[in-house]
Amino acid sequence: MAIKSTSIRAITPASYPASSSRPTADDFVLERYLKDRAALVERELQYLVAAPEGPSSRLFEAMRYSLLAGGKRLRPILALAACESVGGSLEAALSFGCAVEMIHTYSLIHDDLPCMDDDDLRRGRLTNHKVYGEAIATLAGDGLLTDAFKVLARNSLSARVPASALIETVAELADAAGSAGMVGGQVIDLLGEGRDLTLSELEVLHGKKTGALFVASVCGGARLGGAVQAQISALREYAGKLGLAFQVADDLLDVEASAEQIGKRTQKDQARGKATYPSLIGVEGSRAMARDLAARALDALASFDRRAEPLRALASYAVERQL
Ligand code: GRG
Repeated sequence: MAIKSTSIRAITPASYPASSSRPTADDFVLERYLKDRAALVERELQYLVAAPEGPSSRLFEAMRYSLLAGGKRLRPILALAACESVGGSLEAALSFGCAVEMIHTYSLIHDDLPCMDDDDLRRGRLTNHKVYGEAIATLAGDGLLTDAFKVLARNSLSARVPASALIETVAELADAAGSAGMVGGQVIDLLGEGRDLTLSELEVLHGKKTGALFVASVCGGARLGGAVQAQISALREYAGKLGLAFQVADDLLDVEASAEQIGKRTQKDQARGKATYPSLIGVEGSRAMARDLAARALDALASFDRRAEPLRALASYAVERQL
């Protein structure tokens, strides 16, 4: 059994590097924060999805190949930042953040398969099926998706998160990843290839395909950190705007960045006849839209104190990023 399912190791604030202490508006440096939090997530993922052994070793090797390939870890970082923004401990949201990253990685593996986008480069390395073949890659995605819920359920309870908050978070995450969310968005995307989509159709597509997991990450992290309903509602608004801004920025990178820079093939969308923000409203229009969405995400945080500083900085990062 390679998925650790008992309890998360005791994570106390003292076990974090000094730079991981709670940020204040005065001393907050996003770059350092992203590095610290990504390292925390990385360590936990290494532990949760352990090194391969036994008859399923090839499967675990394939799962770890994509999971530990150095993504930005943005969704778990958002979950941790949302948890902190309402005064929760990092421990409360860490397993949840890792579960979201496992689901995100599954979606990337499946999205790259020949029956979907048929890509050969992801996170700067060959795609999963190019290394392990289509059957194992499909199963690696299935394994990550299913095991994510075990990680979330078992390990969050050992972090002494209230069961009611955990159950709501499990349901919300399943909804965001499933037919009403990411999977549904992927279907709209596939069926829309070669068709002219309107701006509002594109927004629905990305709200499901990208935005739903952003919203679940932020709301789940906050809920597990003890947020009250009004805080969750404001964070839902924040994450919805942020998710769309992130996607518009992704469309811009597809047009403007190189494969070396972002670790995946670029210029793909146009070649596949996919509607994108730059194709609908131009590069400058897309940049303006992304910045406007980031500003509206910030507005949603108006009632939060300086503990929401990472969330505020992440809004700008989502649209100005080069990766
Ligand atoms: C196959 C069920 C299924 C869903 C696929 C999420 C998705 C739906 C496909 C991935 C391809 C894609 C371009 C999705 C849009 C969201 C997006 C920009 C994903 C990449 O996320 P990053 O930039 O990647 O956070 P890293 O590698 O940094 O984690």
